[in-house]
Parts: sequence; structure tokens; C-alpha cells
Amino acid sequence: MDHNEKKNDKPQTTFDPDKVDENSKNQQLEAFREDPKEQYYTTNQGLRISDTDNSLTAGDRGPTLLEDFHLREKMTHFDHESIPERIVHARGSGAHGYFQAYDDSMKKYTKAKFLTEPNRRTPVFVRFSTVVGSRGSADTVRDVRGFATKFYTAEGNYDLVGNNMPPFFIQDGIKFPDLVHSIKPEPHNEMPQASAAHDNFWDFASLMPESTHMLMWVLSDRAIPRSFRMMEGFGVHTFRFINEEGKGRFVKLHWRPMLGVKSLVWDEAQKLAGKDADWLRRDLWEAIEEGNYPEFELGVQIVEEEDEHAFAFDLLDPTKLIPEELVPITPIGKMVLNRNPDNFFAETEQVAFHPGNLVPGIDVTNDPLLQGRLFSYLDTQLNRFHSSNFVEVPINRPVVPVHNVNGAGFMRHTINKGKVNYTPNSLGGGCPMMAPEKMGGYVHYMEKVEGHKIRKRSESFDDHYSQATLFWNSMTETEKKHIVSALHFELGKVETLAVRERMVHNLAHVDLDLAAMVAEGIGVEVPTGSVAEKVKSTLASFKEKLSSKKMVDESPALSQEKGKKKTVATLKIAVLADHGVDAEQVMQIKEALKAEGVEAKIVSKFFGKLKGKNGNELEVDKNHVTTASIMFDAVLIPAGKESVEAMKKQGDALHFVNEAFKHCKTIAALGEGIELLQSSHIQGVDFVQPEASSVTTSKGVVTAGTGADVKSFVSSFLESLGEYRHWEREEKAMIPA
Ligand code: HDD
Repeated sequence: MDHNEKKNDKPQTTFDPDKVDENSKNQQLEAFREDPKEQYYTTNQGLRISDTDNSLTAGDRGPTLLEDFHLREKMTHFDHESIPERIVHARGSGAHGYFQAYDDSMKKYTKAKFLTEPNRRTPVFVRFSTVVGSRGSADTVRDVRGFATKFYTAEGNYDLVGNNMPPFFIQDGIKFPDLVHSIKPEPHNEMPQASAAHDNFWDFASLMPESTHMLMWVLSDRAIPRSFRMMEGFGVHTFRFINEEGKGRFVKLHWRPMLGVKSLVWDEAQKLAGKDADWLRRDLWEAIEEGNYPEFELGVQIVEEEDEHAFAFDLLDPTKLIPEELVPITPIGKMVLNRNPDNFFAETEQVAFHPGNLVPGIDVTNDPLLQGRLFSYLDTQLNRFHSSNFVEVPINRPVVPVHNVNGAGFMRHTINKGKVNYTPNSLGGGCPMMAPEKMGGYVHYMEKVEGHKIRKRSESFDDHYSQATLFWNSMTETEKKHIVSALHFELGKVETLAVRERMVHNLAHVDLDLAAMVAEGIGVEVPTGSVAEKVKSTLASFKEKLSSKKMVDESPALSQEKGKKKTVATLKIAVLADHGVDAEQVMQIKEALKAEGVEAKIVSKFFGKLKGKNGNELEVDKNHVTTASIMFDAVLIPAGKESVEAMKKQGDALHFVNEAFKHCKTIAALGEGIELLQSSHIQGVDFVQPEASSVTTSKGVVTAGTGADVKSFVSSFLESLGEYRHWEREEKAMIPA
């Protein structure tokens, strides 16, 4: 020990943490990359192979020989190519990038260098995921999305393993196996895949009132994001920041997409699951390939320790959020995702996250869910990798050197030098040494804890409904309708009446109108009379008990619609066309949209070149067989008599417009293009041909006369597109899309 202490004050390594930058991880990975370009095929031993198509056999039609080392190696490798998929979050998509702090203002709160050094770009790897479905399941199912970030910092790896919703279903990690068992496909018949809409889940949920707040989020449009690039991320738990002076503060961490939060509509999500099960994965991949790098701003809510008990909820209760109206979110830096992985398995599948991967300046709290996670993540990697050496897999390695005495084990890569593999030692010169705090040694926050050993939930975790009600009260009418429809779907799939009844009873604690609207759709009695009175008095007594504490009745920030960012960049527009289209007009519009980062694709009956009305040609990007309106954010019908006449006779073109209309997307038509709208089966909007030179907009339908200026058309179109959905149409769409 003495030896260690002596060594402690010396600068101990040749490694220079200041050298860690945006490229550090990429450079590290380069050493492990393989490129077959202009190379011979070899065995795993490096032996060149002359034939990999035929086994070694005894004679022309004889049996295969055991001595065929190439066949055996090839087959054995293939037979062992799969590893267990993650028990949750099995389906995911990853991307590389960097994080950069805006300034050093966080120094007041945390000594975590990557959050306080504005000149440093810290490499990151992010994995977005669904929770319930298997690796091959569809992307657009109703589900929570995982948002896990590994920061390869100059002080070691820090993992922020969050979701796209701020609360969680349960309060204590010990309930996680039950939650996951209930929501996964039922054990006897392995159905349904990637869906909570079955008896087991709702049975569990109805018996776990603490899940009610999270359920409101899962039933909202947040559970069907338009893109991983257009959803928020939340650390969920209250963590702790610790500054240089050792002072601790509570902190909640948030990711905010620069493109704003956008969602699919339920019908679209279900159809996409069939037409393009990789919708979110493809979107992320293509955006990065096209140079449209997803960006997220990191924000923090900081609470002083003195205020720990100031709120009407417990900061350690992960089923609660801190309303922004009580503690604002301060943006502290930005993450940019600018590189796709080279290999899905090596990187996205093998990346291993763990909320216990911390760096100085950040610590955990006693949140019982977080405490459970601190055990589970390391443990689950052992199931996936069958060795604790998974940390040596390239994607998991920190960009700083690793020195310890954890040797050996399956697939050990590191060659530890010397004969000493224990501490304390004198034979190895006391190395590797302990680092005191001032040399970057991690010191756990010295929180005072005392108490009896008990198996009991804290009373401060008892209020399961106030924040569910807060969420409901903060929604717009449209958002409320979507929640009710989602409940009709989810509970409509539940066969056991008693489960449906219990859920309605729970919902009555959130809002009696909500419960009544849900009950009506699923054959359950609306809670009235004494039941309703009892619910009201239970809630009133909670409110009374917590009346001296900080809380709000409404939080507009919770509503995706109220906080809508009218961004249009990277949205995709379908231009419906056929021969005879006004190709010049299309090119002009395409250019103008491109300048705003909006991409227009030509969609037609067949691939090939369309002959424009003035002889110009237009290349078709997508044909009707392989695409659909659900794969675009808006639809545009250019002028061109012959083109429109042809499309009026094409069911696919008419359906395209009709479906986009019912999904409340922006639709635009120019000149004769308006006739296609008139011929479609859209109800509730009169498509009047505007004056020759004018542009009109009604309920997100933009129409331009034959002589209208392209510039003013594009500006009206972009304005409508910024709204993203025109919900006023939902009422009109009597017949589903
Ligand atoms: Fe978890 C994976 C997020 C509660 C146990 N979790 C996992 C992933 C994310 C989350 C994003 C995927 C990581 C990746 O892409 O590889 N989990 C959360 C959040 C939670 C949460 C935000 C609540 C605040 N999780 C939670 C609890 C437990 C786990 C309470 C267990 C006590 N989670 C796991 C796991 C997984 C996992 C079984 C599966 C694969 C993995 O860890 O690496 O350990």
C-alpha cells in the first residue's frame, strides 16, 4: 500500500487525455477493419483458397471427406454466427458521431470534462431501438424507443442509456422481469410479436397503477415516431452532478432533436410495418449517407439538494418527470451523428451499454429502478457474449488505455505484460496504481445513508395518477383523441373483460372523461355514481396531502403539438407524374425545395423517363408498386394535362392522394394537377381552381393557378409542410385510408 501512495502523485502514463478528439474512436476502429478489395480469399488462418464452391470428395460422385479443413471451418463459423439477441431492445440501429459542449458553464455543476470543454469533440456511438420486438421485427410498432449513447470520453466511457419518453412503467428494478414477461409475446404461443396489445400486458398494467403515467406516453403519438432523428431522448432517472468542490446536485438529462418531434399516424405506422419494416433504420441510414446528419441538443434540469423534497413527487421515483415549468431545461451541448457503422454485427449488435459506466462528475442516485439496472446490464452482456471480455470488442473499448489486473477469460485479447496480476504488489512496482481524485480517480459521491433493512416501497412513491392526469390535461384535443383511439385498439385486443374493466377503472383516476370515452369503445360500463365519487375523493385526498409541494396543473411542454417546431428539412415529397407532365415546373420546384433541405422524388406508374410537355424529360425515382404515400411526408401534383388525364385513370395515383389526405399530410396541386384532387375520393374540401396567378391554401391543401409564380407556390407549400399534419381533416376522413 505504501508503495502505491508514493507513486500516486507522479504523472503516471504516457497517454495524453487532451489528444482525445472527434476522430479518436474512428482511428481506433481502423486497426480492426477488414477490406477484401483486390485481396485473395483466405481461410481464417490466412491460407489462400482456390475453390470455395465444391467440397473435397472421394471421387466424382463420392462422399465428402472429413479432412476438408476449408469446408469444416466455413461451416463451423457459420453455425456459430448468431449470439442471443438482447432480452429487451433487441432491434436497434446505430450511428457514430460526436458531442460538443456549448461552453464551460456546466463547470459550476459537474467536473465531467466532456460536458465542460467547448473545444473538445467527444466521439459517441448511439443505438436507437424498439423495446419489445425481436431483432427482425418491424420498426414502426407502437412502443417505447431506446436512445442509448456511449460517450468515449478522455476519462473513460460514459453511457447515457435512455428512452424517448421521460417516465418509466415501474418504480423498482425487481419488477422489470415481470414487466418484460408481460409485454413480450405470450409464453405459450409466442404471440403477438412486438406489441403490447394482448391480455398479459394489460392484465399486468391494470394491476400496477404505478405504470399509468408511462402508459399515457406509450398511448400517445410519441410511441410512433416519424424518425429516430425526430424524437426526444430522456435519461429518465434523476442522476447526480458533482463539481470540483465535491458539491452534488440532482440532474435530469434530455436529448432534443434539432428537427423537432414528429410522429406517424397509427394507420401509417401499421402499414409501414408491412411495406417497409426497416422504415426507421433506413431513414437513419439514408439521412447520414446523404449528409443530413441527425443532431440532438443535450439539456439538463438541475435541482439543488436542499430542494430534494420540495416537489409533489419524489425525485427518486422514475415514474415521474420534473415539469419544465418548475425547472427549466438548460441546453449545454450538441450531438451530431455523422457516420454509419461499417458492420452491423460488429458495431450495432455488439455494442454493450451500462448505466453504471460513469465518469468523474456524474453519479447515480438511490432511484430503486436505476439501482436494479446497475446490476442487470453487466449481467445481460455475459448472456450475450459468454465472457466478461466483451469490453475488448472494438466498439466497446474506451479510447483511453485500460490497465487493471482483470486478466484471462474466454476470448481475452489484451496481452498483459509482466508476472504480476494482483494488487497490492511490490514486484510490479505497485502498478497499476490507484489514482487519487486529483489525478482523475473516480470517487463515489459521499451521500449519507442510514436505515433499517426493509422490503417496502417508500410512501413518497404512492401517488400514481397526478402526473398521468398532468399529461392528459396538457394534451391538445387531437392528441387526446389519439390516446383514446390507441386505448380502443390496445384494450380492444384484450379478450378478458375483467382486465378491460380494471384498466378503465385505473383510467378513471386519470380523468373521468377519458375513462368514459375508452369504456364506450371496449364494451365496459362507464364508471359513474359511487365509483366515480370514490375515485374523486381518493384523488382529492392526494392533492390535499401534496398541496404545499411544487407542482403544476398543466405543462404545455409535454404536448408534442403545442411545442411543435415547424422544421421542414429532410422531409420527403412525392411528385406524382406521368408523360406530359410540366417537367420544367417540376425542376424549378425541386430546386427551390432542395434549397430548404426538402427532397422531392418523382413517383409514377413505371420506372424510366417521362416525356415532359415541352419535350424535357424527367427520370422516375419510384414506381407505384414499390412505394406508397406512407413513405412520404407530403404529395405534390404538378401541371400537365396529359399527365393528369393518365393519372385520373390510375387507381394507385388516386389512392396515393386519398391516403395522404386522410393521414393529414400537406397536398399541393398546380394547374391541371388540381383535377386529380377533384377526381380522388377526398371529402370535405372543395378544390377550386384558383385564379390563374394565385395560390390558395385550405386545410393543408395548397392549389396554384396555371400562371402562379413558382416562388410563391413553394413558400405556401413550405408553410403548410411546416405544420406537418393538418388535424382539422381527421374529422372529415369518415372512411379510413
Ligand atoms: Fe434497460 C437494454 C433503456 C430499465 C435491463 N435498456 C436497454 C436499452 C435501452 C434501455 C435504451 C438498449 C441498449 C442498447 O441499445 O444496447 N432500460 C432503459 C431505460 C430504463 C430501463 C431508459 C428505465 C429508466 N432496463 C431497465 C431495468 C432493467 C433493464 C429496470 C433491469 C433491472 N435493459 C436491461 C437489460 C438490457 C437493457 C436487460 C437488454 C440488453 C442490454 O441491457 O444490453 O439489461
